[in-house]
Parts: sequence; C-alpha cells; structure tokens
Amino acid sequence: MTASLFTPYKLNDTLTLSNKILMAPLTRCMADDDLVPTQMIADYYARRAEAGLIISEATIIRPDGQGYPNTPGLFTPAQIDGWRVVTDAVHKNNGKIFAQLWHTGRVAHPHFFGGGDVLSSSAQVVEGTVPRMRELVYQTPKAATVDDIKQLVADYSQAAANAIDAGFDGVEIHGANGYLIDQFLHYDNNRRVDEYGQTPENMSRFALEVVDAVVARIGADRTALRVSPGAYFNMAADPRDRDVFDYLLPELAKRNLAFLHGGIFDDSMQFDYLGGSISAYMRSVYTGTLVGVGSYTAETGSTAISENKFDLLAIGRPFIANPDYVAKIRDGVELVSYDGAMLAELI
Ligand code: FNR
Ligand code: 8K6
Repeated sequence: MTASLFTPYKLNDTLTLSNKILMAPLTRCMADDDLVPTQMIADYYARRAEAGLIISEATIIRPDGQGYPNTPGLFTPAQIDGWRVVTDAVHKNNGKIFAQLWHTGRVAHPHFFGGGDVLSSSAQVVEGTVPRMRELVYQTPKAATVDDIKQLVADYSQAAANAIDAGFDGVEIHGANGYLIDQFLHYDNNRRVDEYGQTPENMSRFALEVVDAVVARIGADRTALRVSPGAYFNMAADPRDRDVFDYLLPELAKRNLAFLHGGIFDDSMQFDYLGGSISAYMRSVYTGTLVGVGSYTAETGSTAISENKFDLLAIGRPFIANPDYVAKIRDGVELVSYDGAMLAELI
C-alpha cells in the first residue's frame, strides 16, 4: 500500500528525489553556543539520508532571528563550515538536504543576541514566554521600516547563497508557523498602512520579495517555501487571511519553485475560512508540486498522494523516533512511537 511512496519524483531539471518521503524540518536546539552544527548533528542527519529529501531544522539567517536556544545559523564562516560537514555526510549516504531558512520575527528574544530590537511587520506583541526558558517574556516588536525590510530581504538572499556554499541541495524558506514572513501574511499581526499592509498584494509583498531575491541568487529549481494559510501557532486566525493566500499562491506558482510545503501539525484540522484542510485549500489554488504534512502515517500519506491531494509526503515526529523510518516502511517493520522525551537527545 505504501509502494507508491518509493517511486522517484522529478522536482525539475536540477533535482530528482529517489522517493516521495521527505523528512520535515525539526528544530532540535542542539547546535553549539556559536550556533554551529556539531558532528553529532551530522551523524543524526546522515542516519536519515534515505529520505527522498531532508529539510533541515530551521536555521536562522541572522542573529536577531533567534527565538530558541542553540538553534543553528547560516551567517558566519564557522556555521557554513559546520553545515558542510552535515551535507557531506548526507551526500556520502546518497541523500539530499535542503536548509530551512528562518527568522522568527516577533518570536525572537534579545536574550539570544545581546539585546536590541525585535522586528516584525507591526508592533504587535505575541503573548507568552520562550519555551523551555519561561523567565523570558516576549517583548513588543518594532515595526520594520522599509529599510529594515530591504536588509532582511538581502539577508535571506545571502543565507541562501551561504547554504549553497555549505553544500545544501537547495533551501526551503520558512514562511510558516507564525514566524517573520508569516507575520506579514496574517491580519492578526500585520497592521501596516504602507505598501506592505492592508491589501492581499501588499501583505504578500515581503514574502514575494524574499522568494524573488533567493531565486535570483540560487535559482528557482533550488528554492522552496513553507506557508501556513491557516493560522494555528503564535498567531490568531482572521477570515480575511484567505484573500492574502488566494493572491499569494498563484503568484508563487508563476515562480516555478521546487515545491510548496504546508506548515501544520495535523492536516485533519479544518479551517472554516479555507473551506477545509490546509492541503485541500493549497491544492485548490496552487498548481505546482505540493508537499503534505501533519500527523500522517506512511499509509494515510500514501493514500492521500494516490488521491492526488498532494505530491510528496513530509514526516516529522516519526522521523525523530525512527532514524531508519524509510527502511522500516519499505520493509514493513514496526515503528517506534514518538515521545516528547526523545527531544532530549539526537538518536
Ligand atoms: C517542528 N516543526 C517545525 N516546522 C518547521 O517549519 N521548522 C522547524 O524547525 C520545526 N521544528 C519542529 C520541532 C519539533 C520538535 C516538532 C514536533 C515540529 C513542525 C514539523 O515540521 C511538522 O510540520 C509537524 O511535526 C507535523 O508533522 P508530523 O510530526 O505529524 O509528521
Ligand atoms: C526550545 C524549544 C524548541 C522549539 C521548537 C520549535 C518548533 C515548534 C514546536 C512547538 C510545537 C507547537 C505546537 C503547535 C500546536 C498546534 C495545535 C494544533
């Protein structure tokens, strides 16, 4: 029943995946104190190289993008060198790996970068405290100026170039889950009255500028994007958000990206204003390669692909519990169940 997952998938002329199972991006907070990936991280990804494509844990593009302890970066020479060890290890095992490029926006905390402003689309604070560091209360962000936005776009583009330099096969821009790019795409957070706010075109502008800058730097074949049309994490939903994604997704389709990936924990979640699940909504407005994710098993994901609900399946938590997830599915071996306690170490 899962055999269809094991046929190759051609993303474009540059990249063909050996199977349709992607390892979803999974933050592990295990980089060293200079935000450099360690040898243990290289070994962790190398063990998972049988995935058709690994998407790395979210990796910050610059210091003020950091919102959690020990998340890796891609902005210093040491970080680039550290990632090169990872990509070499994955390639040695015949795998492919994209870097997920991340700026947390208002979910950043100055504790991690020596103080200063937290940037977002608008000065709308996210209520709460940093996970695992509950003493750190989120601070009210500064609304990015147009100059700040230009610099951010340039920094995404540089991080993408750094990713290629580090040996990644491409990048997935993290536009999902309530982080910086998503903070422009939802009315809850975006209260701007300039050319980056108020209308679907304006609210999509930052996302498209980042995508276009990255495409110009490394090529559309190597560029992917993750988005959350349904707000569910660090963001409140607003029915008007649909208009933004109705505009954005067809615009993205024109760019011939490697793929578009939904950001969600459980794809059975229904969003009234999207008329159903994230994947069903995305399929209805986006014509390119779509990656489905969110509480799927190999069986349910394979069925969804055969029903043409999406093209590729990303697997998250089961990959934390089973380094050999792909082999186990192929050979029909029982999986180890995921447990949150497994986040304490890299198996
Ligand atoms: C995540 N997820 C996530 N998403 C993302 O875009 N970047 C990231 O760095 C992370 N980090 C992360 C860490 C941990 C511990 C979890 C559990 C999840 C979300 C993840 O990619 C995926 O969308 C969800 O886990 C749903 O898929 P599964 O786990 O149900 O297959
Ligand atoms: C130091 C903490 C590690 C941070 C991991 C960040 C990645 C996000 C994982 C958090 C889980 C979010 C839960 C979302 C609930 C959705 C319910 C439908």
